[in-house]
Amino acid sequence: MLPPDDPALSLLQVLRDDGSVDEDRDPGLDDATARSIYRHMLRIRLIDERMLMRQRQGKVGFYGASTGQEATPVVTAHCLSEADWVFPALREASIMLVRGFPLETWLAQIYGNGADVLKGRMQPMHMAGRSVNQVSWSSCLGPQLPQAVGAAWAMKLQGEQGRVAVAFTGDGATSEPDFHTAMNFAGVYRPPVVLICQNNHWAISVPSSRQTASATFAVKAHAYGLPGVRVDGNDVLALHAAISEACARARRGEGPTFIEAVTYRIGAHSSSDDPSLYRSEEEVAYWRRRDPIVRFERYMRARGLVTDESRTALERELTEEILRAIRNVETVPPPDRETLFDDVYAERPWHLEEQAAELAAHPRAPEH
Ligand SMILES: Cc1ncc(C[n+]2csc(CCOP(=O)(O)OP(=O)(O)O)c2C)c(N)n1
Ligand SMILES: [Mg+2]
Repeated sequence: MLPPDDPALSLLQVLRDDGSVDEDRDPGLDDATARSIYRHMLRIRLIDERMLMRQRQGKVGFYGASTGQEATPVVTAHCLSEADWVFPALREASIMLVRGFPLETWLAQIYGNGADVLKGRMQPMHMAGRSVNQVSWSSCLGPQLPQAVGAAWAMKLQGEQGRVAVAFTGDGATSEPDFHTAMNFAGVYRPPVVLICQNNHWAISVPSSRQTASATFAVKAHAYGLPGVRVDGNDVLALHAAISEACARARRGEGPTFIEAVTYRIGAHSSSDDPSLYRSEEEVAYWRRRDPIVRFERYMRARGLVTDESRTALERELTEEILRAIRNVETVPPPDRETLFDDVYAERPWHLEEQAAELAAHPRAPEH
């Protein structure tokens, strides 16, 4: 039996399976916020469906869906203000969209074409956007955590008040040295950072039981001297309560929080994975019944904020938006080859000037 009064060992839940709410813990979302969270969760789910199809059709090389895990990133985005910084892992790219990054530009990163602000240099699903203060995931597991702690520490040293850096990790990446470095620095220097672990039970084919012998991931925070909170990661209301409180603490100068969001990856790890090789259909079915969108929709219907008609209309509107954006983005040509030399040095040195001139003198390869 886990001690129920330790938030790192128990599980914060607000939304019951039938859509009713634990009144004592209800964060009291206003109608506009509730609608926006619902809309953005549905939007990223539909984007994921379409882009996985595009990957299968050979239009893009790689895709990593967040199906089943939409609640944590979307709710986090709703707890942030414009000046905050986000250091994601693979399944939090949707935060950029919630914070106003244009869908076509976001999609362009997956195609690596001329509309991609990263100029086609990163693997698909490694978006970044200066306009929304979101840093690219580096793909090797873990470095985003000390990067976020460092950014938050810089904010503190510069005397900035009220800004937060948020970073994400999977359960698997907690076994990386960078996780422990970040947690230790966060505990010692107490910068305004929120570290969120999406425990989706798997690190590709390795179950979370192989990552740790601790009772929970959240309890690890105790060892580093910061608060740990374990929350139902498929429960929008519980997530909002936990993440907004962690951000508020950081903004008040009360230091970092580590949050474990307990969730499940419904789909494959990525377009390069076949999960039927390592997990059972029963397990997936169990988590499908706890789908965060279905649970929140039940609550929204009980509040009168979603009806059959509004749901159908929203899905149609989002699908049209997504299909239009995909169509447009697929007409964009690759990045100019001259961009190869950009962003390497503040001032381009002579040898790169020479190479750029040599490239310019060469005829372009014919289009295929
Ligand atoms: C340092 C490092 N080791 C291994 C990998 C290969 N790899 C990519 S994703 C992944 C699993 C990550 O699992 P988790 O942290 O639980 O995140 P999830 O994908 O489940 O969201 C692995 C092992 C990597 N990218 N970097
Ligand atoms: Mg995982």
